[in-house]
Amino acid sequence: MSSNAACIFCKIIKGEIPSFKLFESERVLAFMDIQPLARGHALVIPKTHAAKLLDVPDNELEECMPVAKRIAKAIGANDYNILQNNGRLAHQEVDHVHFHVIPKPDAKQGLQIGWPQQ
Ligand code: IU
Repeated sequence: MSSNAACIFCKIIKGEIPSFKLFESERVLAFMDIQPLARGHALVIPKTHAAKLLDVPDNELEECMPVAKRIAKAIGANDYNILQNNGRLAHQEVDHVHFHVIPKPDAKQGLQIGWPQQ
């Protein structure tokens, strides 16, 4: 599994930067997003350092979706987004592939999810 010493998510994987971990296996890590777009916003990442989706080994990618599914279930939101951005024009800020799990709070909670404007 390759790692990038300058990558913030690789540092999170190695435990050099703290995170609120939700799930960890040999190939995948899930943790709470540090700047959540909604309460419960989590990230699922393959452990291999890969900037974009096409660079991720299939066996790691295959484990990401079941983990995203488990997290969506655990969060318990009826409505939610699973998002994965590739490249600056597509809103990617951290160059280590990650899947967002973003619950959509119901109207009663009065919260709105908005993707940050550039
Ligand atoms: P993006 O898809 O690359 O735009 O999303 C990056 C996400 O990583 C964003 O939601 C950040 O809040 C999140 N994040 C984080 O959880 N911890 C960090 O140390 C950093 C970014 I830097």
